[in-house]
Amino acid sequence: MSTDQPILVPILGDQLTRDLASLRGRTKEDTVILMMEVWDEATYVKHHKQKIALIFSAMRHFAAELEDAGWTVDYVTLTDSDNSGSFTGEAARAIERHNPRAVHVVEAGEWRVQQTLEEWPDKFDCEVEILPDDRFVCSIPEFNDWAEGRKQLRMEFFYREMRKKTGLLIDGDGKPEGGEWNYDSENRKPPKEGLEAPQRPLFEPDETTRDVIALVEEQFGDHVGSLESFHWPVTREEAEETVAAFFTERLPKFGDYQDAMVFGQDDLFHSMLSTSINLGLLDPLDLCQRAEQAYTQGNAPLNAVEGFIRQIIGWREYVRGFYWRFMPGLESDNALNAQRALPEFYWTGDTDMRCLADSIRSTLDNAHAHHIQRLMVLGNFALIAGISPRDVQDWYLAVYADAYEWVELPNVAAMVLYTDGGKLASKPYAASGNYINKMSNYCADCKYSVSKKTGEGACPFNALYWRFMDRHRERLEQNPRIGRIYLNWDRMGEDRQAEYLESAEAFLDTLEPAKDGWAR
Ligand code: FAD
Ligand code: DLZ
Ligand code: SF4
Repeated sequence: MSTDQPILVPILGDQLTRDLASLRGRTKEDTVILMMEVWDEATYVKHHKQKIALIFSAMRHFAAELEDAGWTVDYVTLTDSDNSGSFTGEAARAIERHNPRAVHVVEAGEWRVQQTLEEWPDKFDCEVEILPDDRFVCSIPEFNDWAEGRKQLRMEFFYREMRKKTGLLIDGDGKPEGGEWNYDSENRKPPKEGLEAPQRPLFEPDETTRDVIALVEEQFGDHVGSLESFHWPVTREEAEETVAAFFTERLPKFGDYQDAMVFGQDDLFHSMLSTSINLGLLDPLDLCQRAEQAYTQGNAPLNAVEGFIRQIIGWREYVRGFYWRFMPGLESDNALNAQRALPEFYWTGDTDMRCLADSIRSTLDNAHAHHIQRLMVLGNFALIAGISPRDVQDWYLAVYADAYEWVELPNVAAMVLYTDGGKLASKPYAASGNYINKMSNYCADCKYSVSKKTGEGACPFNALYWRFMDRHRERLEQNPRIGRIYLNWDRMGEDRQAEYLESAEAFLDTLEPAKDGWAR
């Protein structure tokens, strides 16, 4: 073996950090970095145009940053790429070009891609090393150790372990800061009249982004979404600007209004950092440490800082461990046997339900909706209307700029649709219009009346909620967190129950199924 043969280091589109395991300890002289824009990845679902533009632009900026720092980067653009359009095809071509002595690649975030990487040692003539992705607080084996033998997996208990492991918000006696592990009950303030969040930094597309936008418009013109409002951070510096603005302007109120929704205010006090964290532009643990500092320096209250840290070292890490533990089955689970096609309005926003219309408008305009819109409006509707998990999963994966299957699928399938029958969460997040009315200002100007339960003009969430509870009684009645609700249902009497069920069916009959071709 000749020593002047380099090591080939493929860096995937969501691995954009110089602190990647495959680069650590490498010298610039004997390394060729390979980055690939490939058709397979851009089209395995029809991603929102902004999502493709964001990933390609961030990849191109990162390649330029590496080159400026003296690394050799072999960057394959979509137009240069082979028609076969796959990571394997491009890696094979790069091996021919560079004749490397080995390929060092960090494991893929998604199961689908990881299966491909695992074929490489048999496919290629040189040595292939697949390294663990250590950009997470909890490794996959560590999660499995924690999960093994537990009757139930619950985020709360996992989260406490992560708090102890990182020392985040742990006081000098090893106790949780403020005495409680979780301040969730202080994260649910309804929006008060006139609640407005400061504008987050919006980044004007530079030349690289403009090139990519033109490419996406030309090649993926039939994908959902608009590129006009593309303002995502595409570099580490821009991501840091978003962090700075979040810490000073939004974090103090993040805790109070985490579950609030306001018509036309697309991100309220949320951080808008998920795209940058998932791409690798920001380090999640570092963000949590800086949030903790904001608390210790008196710049943000505990309910905000704990809430933010919980989302990252709690939920984000938990869903990642859960994904790898339950794939590939997680993709096809359907415990509630939901079969209805996704309604067309999810792709167009054309519905009179104001909560859904606003959440979908934000999704189409920005490739983003905030957590509570994703969970309690878009997800809740899909759950109680009995929409097929496959359709819902494809939709979420396609429309959000931060969507990678490892984080999208556990949230959509297990958290929202309860397809796993309760492995991830203790109960389905089903709710009637009351919840949305309490946490938003959507209902006041809606064509439907939230206080009307059945019949013409009644909020559809009300009848759908009871239809859902009735259909799944056998399973849910056993659940100590929900079971008592059936006392209310039984108290209504048969005639009233029939009105609810008829109302729900009548509404469902009006739903137009999505046309073919939106998602795949
Ligand atoms: P913030 O509200 O500011 O939260 C801070 C950070 O915490 C986020 O940036 C994110 O990294 C993390 N976080 C918060 N909640 C979760 C969660 N449930 N799971 C994992 N990380 C979390 N997040 C994605 O990154 N990609 C997805 O594809 C995705 N799909 C989702 C689908 C559904 C049905 C639901 C209910 C949630 C989904 N989430 C997803 C989680 C969450 O909605 C987004 O991370 C959040 O809206 C991103 O906006 P933000 O950065 O302003 O978040
Ligand atoms: C989502 C995506 C898209 C649209 N395009 C590319 C690409 O061209 N090249 C690339 O390296 N990654 C892309 N990605 C991300 C991958 O689909 C996938 O999510 C990650 O590699 C994680 O497994
Ligand atoms: Fe949504 Fe019902 Fe409220 Fe209308 S009345 S905004 S459909 S919850």
